[in-house]
Amino acid sequence: MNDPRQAPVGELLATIDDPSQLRRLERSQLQRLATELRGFILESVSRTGGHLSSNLGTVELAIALHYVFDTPRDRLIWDVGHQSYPHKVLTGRRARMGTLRQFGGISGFPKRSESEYDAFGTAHSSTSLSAALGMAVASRNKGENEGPNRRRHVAVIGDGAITGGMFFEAMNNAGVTPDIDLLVVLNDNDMSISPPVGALNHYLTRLLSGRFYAKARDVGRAVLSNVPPLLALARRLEEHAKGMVVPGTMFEEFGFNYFGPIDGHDLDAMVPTLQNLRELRGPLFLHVVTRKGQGYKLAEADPVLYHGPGRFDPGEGIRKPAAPPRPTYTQVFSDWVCDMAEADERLVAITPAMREGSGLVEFEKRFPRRYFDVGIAEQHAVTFAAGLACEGMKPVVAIYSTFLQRGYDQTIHDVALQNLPVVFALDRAGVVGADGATHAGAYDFAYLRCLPNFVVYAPSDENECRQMLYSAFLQDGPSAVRYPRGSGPGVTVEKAFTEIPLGRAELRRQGRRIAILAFGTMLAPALAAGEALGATVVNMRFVKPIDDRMIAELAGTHGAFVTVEEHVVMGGAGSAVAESMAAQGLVLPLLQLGLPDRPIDHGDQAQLLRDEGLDAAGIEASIRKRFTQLLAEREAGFEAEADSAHEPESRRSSAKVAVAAEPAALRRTGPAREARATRSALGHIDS
Ligand SMILES: Cc1ncc(C[n+]2csc(CCOP(=O)(O)OP(=O)(O)O)c2C)c(N)n1
Repeated sequence: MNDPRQAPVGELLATIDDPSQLRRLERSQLQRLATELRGFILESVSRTGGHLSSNLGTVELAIALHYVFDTPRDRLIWDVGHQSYPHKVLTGRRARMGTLRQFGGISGFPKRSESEYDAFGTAHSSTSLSAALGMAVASRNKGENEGPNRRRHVAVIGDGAITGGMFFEAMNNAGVTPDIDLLVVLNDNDMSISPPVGALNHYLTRLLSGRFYAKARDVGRAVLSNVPPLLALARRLEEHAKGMVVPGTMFEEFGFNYFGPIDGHDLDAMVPTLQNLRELRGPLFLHVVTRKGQGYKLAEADPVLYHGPGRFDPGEGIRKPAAPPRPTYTQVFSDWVCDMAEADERLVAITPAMREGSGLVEFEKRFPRRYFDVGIAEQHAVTFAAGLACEGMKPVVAIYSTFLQRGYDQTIHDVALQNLPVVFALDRAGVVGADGATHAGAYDFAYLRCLPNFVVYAPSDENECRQMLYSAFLQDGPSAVRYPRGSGPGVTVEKAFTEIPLGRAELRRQGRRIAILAFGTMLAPALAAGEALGATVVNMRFVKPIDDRMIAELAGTHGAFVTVEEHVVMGGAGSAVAESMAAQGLVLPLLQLGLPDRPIDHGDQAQLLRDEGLDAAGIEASIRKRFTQLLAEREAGFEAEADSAHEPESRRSSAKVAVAAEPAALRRTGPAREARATRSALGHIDS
């Protein structure tokens, strides 16, 4: 059987189903293995989509680490984990690489439940050292750090990921923790997703600069590859290695023994170096220099474009996609933030290392002095915004819903409690597709709506997104606009700004008996379900403040409520409706539809939503199941009544409402879903 997703495998690579087989190879065979593995990764990722540049850069590193360390007994942790494909291939998952990031297939990140070689699940940046330190201390306390079989712990972290505060917190702790076996491998490719930022990056560049690095590499070879008796070596190695670089590197000040920099694509330097380091104790730091995209000219030349491509032909390279049929929500944000900045010079935009993904490329070009990429530092991004707001600026924090989780205390303590006007543009809200559970924006309604002073907007289409961003910007306190990955239903985006009245929902379809209260992306499928059921459908627009008045009015004219959201049910928008009902003494059956209380794994966005019953058919089925009786009464007796009879006069208004309930408007649901599905299957990834 010829599976087109299965890439051809080289002869030597075909013999490696387990690192123990790798460890039986001669050192001289490793270079050939690296060539085959690199070719396989390129072919395989070009068929599935996935992170490419970073993985081409870690081929030799993965081989050397598994060759030298006794994995899985020795613990190996890949920070972020987007660069762990070579590790996956070498640890028994070669045959499953054709299923990468697809429903039911293997994850794009290390996952404990997937393999015993994935010592720690990663995906959010900068966690590796904390986890490795925890493991090292556990090994020490269990007495596993003595004797020839002592357990080693290795964290591999990129020069982008070390800008995250957690890494420094862990260094600070590890440097003074006695009797641990801990090796940090800094994989320095002088790139984050986009070019790296910050003083730390300048520091690393200085460490590597010019002649010095070339010389260090030669010295490193001489010192590190001839292996004299170990004890003597340990001392010499330390002295020489320290002498190789500017004395007293920052990492040494933290209590680590710093070695390097060495060429991370040179197995003849890497293997003996790691073998020597394996015999040393204490917190060790090895600085390895790699190139993002190594071995594939196109990716070397443009590592940003090849960071996370969709499927492509490796012979041709990535073709510029034809203009997408509809703008993505990210594009809507991108246009808005430029237009708004044009109109109000107080606007400043902040991204924690996600310039491309968050749609700030154009903004940086046009407003360089008002653009801030702060590195992978979400906590700092939020408090930095708070500081700017204190002095009269209007900060917009462009951040993925999942990454704001990292800045939660800052969102409460620095922004919400001080009632500062910071706009959070929350991208990738809801189910995100191939990146899976770690990247799902499934919790933001819950974690934001409980905060004082916050306004939380949930746009249901592109135009509403733009107008909500504008309305949020007008607020004199904190606000968040949360929008999904991919494109919307294809509504025309009006250039003119229109303020959306605070806390006012919008009746979109007048029906009877059952009122479906839809939040954000769920409006389109809710309208289709409402059409099939003859139900009322409301675009709630706000999760906070929730429209109590609308809820009370509908409760007076309907027999049951259904809430629908692309968010976990627990604590989400439906809970806000339940609280409003309780506060107003309204007693009505309430069905809350949304994401379940378990992680949603990777897969196609539309399919995942379908599986959770969050497409039109699923919503309709859930309502039929729960309110069988109510619907039967309707069908038995009230068929002839005009649906609009119960429409409250105060809410029956604009042509927009009438138009939105038209079948033509409903038909937009189909293509919109398809667009998101297609993007998820074929498009670039963005984490
Ligand atoms: C907390 C957090 N913020 C943002 C991201 C998105 N992200 C994924 S990879 C990456 C860049 C990592 O750079 P680096 O560690 O240098 O690895 P490289 O891609 O260069 O190999 C970013 C910002 C993330 N995974 N986690």
